[in-house]
Amino acid sequence: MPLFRSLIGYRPARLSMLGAAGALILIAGGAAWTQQGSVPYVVSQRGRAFHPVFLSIKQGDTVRIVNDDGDLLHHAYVESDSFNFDSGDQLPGSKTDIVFSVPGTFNVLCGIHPKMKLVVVVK
Ligand SMILES: [Cu+2]
Repeated sequence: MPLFRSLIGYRPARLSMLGAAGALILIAGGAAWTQQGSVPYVVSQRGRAFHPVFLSIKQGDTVRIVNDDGDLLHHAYVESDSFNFDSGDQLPGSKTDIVFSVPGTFNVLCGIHPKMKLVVVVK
């Protein structure tokens, strides 16, 4: 029964992958825990623009994006080789936290308003 044996042999590998994923979640949870004590950088979405349009922060810092457009949805996202983020729909008044976990220069864009752009330099 070679097929049966190979299925049995596959199981420990799957379990150890789950274990690794669990460890990653614990690490991410720990990072979020230590972040809670620090004050996030606050960026406002107002008049279909980010305010400010540029930030220089440190690796691990949080940028909190607040939709201050009372009647508009926004949708912040970051696409890059090293870091990606997608807020989903941002309702008026909502707050969205982005933890920049890797250094680099990143464009935060809006999926609804193509002219909106925030540049974040993470050192
Ligand atoms: Cu927008």
